[in-house]
Amino acid sequence: MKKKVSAVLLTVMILCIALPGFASYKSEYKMSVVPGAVTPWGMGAGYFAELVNERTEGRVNVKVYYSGQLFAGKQTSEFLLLRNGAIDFSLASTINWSPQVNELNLPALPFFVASDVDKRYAAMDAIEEGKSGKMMIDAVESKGVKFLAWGENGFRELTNSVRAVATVADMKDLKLRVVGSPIYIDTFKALGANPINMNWSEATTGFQQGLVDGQENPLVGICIPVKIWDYHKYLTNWHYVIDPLLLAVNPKVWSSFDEKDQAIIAQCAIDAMKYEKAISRIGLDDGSSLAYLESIGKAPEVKDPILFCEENGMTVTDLTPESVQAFKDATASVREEWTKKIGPKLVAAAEEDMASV
Ligand code: X2X
Repeated sequence: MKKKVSAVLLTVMILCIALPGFASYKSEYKMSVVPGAVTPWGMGAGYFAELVNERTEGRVNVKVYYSGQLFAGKQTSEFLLLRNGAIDFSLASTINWSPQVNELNLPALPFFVASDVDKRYAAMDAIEEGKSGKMMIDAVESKGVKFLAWGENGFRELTNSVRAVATVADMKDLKLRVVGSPIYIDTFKALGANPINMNWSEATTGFQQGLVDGQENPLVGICIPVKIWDYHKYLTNWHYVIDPLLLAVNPKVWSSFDEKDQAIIAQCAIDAMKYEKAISRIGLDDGSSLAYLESIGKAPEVKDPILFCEENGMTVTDLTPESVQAFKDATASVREEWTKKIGPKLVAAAEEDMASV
């Protein structure tokens, strides 16, 4: 009997040595996302989990917790929970992490990334692939979180129930729900509106109850999935900021994976985020996202998001170049003040990256 027990023990010990990571892998890795499963953001996280589970043959089992479940809806605590290991993986917005990582306010500088409207997606890609993207990644990693890949929630557009917004004057006194990130308060105050902090987990109820007149979120990323036309009739396509997503992992969790699994997971992150970005951009870019999704047989039903919003009764307003200029002028002080906080070197690097497109 004793002999049998020692034989079993020996086999287990040999297995632990022979299969790297075997002993230290958890049975489940928790992944957080702020919105629900049917948003491109949620779908991107779901696809990442599916790829990891499949390609590691079940060694790494990622489970996605949607709708902010892992942080009880308090989206600006996500970074801290990922850093201290209460969350293992996250597909997160730069906005929600910006209170802890100042550099992540860069894409939220008003009328900055889309300063050339036609090149706005290329400008974002150039930032992510360029020096400024690397500086943001370094900032995240120096604060204790391992970066894997960029995803995208999208350019944030304005919706409201009061009036069509075509000029800065139309913003006056509009009560708008924003995320609890100070740059948003500053931007909307500079435009004469009345910004109200609210977690996304409470926002839909806030819209239903008319606690606010409007909000700002990406069209494909959030507005269409939540059927924003049920609350707001007016949509303004102003592309005033963009919301990139970071796919990231707790560094201790990362180093517990063996090299082979790290390589597999890193590739899953890239593949899943390519898909996620394409669904977020469908019908809004130069057509390459739709072409890519068709090529992999994953094109969604709604291919023209703006038309879809119109069909659902929304009045869509595009800004004239003069009006864009007036919005830029009205928010110049916000860009100036926040450039100091974000770091003038990072902002200059982003300008340089964008100039290359
Ligand atoms: O809260 C929002 O507006 C959302 C869902 O876009 C983010 O998490 C940044």
